[in-house]
Amino acid sequence: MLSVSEAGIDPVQRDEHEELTVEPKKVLTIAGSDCSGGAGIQADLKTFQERDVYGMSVVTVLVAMQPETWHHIVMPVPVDDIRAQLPTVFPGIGAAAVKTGMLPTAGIIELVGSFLKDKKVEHLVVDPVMVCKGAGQPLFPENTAAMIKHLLPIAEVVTPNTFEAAQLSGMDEPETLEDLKENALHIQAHGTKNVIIKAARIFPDKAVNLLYDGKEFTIVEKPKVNTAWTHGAGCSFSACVTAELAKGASVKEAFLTATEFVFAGLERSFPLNQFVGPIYHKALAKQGK
Ligand code: PXL
Repeated sequence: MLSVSEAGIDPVQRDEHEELTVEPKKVLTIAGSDCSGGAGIQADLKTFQERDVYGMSVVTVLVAMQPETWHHIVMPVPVDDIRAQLPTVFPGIGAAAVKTGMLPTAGIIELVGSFLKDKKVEHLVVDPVMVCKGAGQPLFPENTAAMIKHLLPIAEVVTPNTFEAAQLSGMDEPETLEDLKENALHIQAHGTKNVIIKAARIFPDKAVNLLYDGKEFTIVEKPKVNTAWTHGAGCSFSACVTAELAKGASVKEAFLTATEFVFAGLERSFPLNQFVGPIYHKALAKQGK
């Protein structure tokens, strides 16, 4: 860690311009960098921009892809360097909502969880990233216990896909709507207020998103978009939920908006190369929504 400008800088005088400015809500993502730009903090910041909130980032891991095979190289940021980034936002700036994405080790999960618990963040969205599309196998399966212990009890919303849902619930991977509901009930029992399971793959012709708020289920079905270019859909979904919560939406409203945002993005997704293609973050805006 290199420290520059030790003396810091003088506070800026507030000026007249400031009174004319409408300040966007500030939002933080604590997540990994995806060099390809489709997932991770890059997806989060693009989504934040589209949803008109001001995005900030604390980087937890660098993910690079080998050009010939798209094999993922995962390089965790040292815990001390993550600890050094967090105070820039809390207490340095403040944020109306926080999202967590890829947290690559149990030690990092514990650090982030205990930091956020202490700061009493109003809206915390936990995307329990355990798999990267195209990466073949799950990343760091041993981290599930740390997420259950340190993140789920303080989360307002957790947004697993079906694989991650099964890891968090301790059940088999869901295959039916009833399974999805059962999984959501079990995950909610870990202390998270709301559980959203994204079931993009288990039904042949539809993608199903399910919200469980502790009392009732809200289920949205979308026709399956016939594309292999789905990179970053999960990250962008939870980033959109985070942005909407920051602006004052209810969890149900945020859930519905994020479903539309990602569906529109998938309809306009595009290839980067032969291996990977992201959703198009501008798609919903281009529909005037
Ligand atoms: O899509 C999951 C994901 C999350 N975060 C980072 C990633 C990926 C998948 O590639 O690289 C940083």
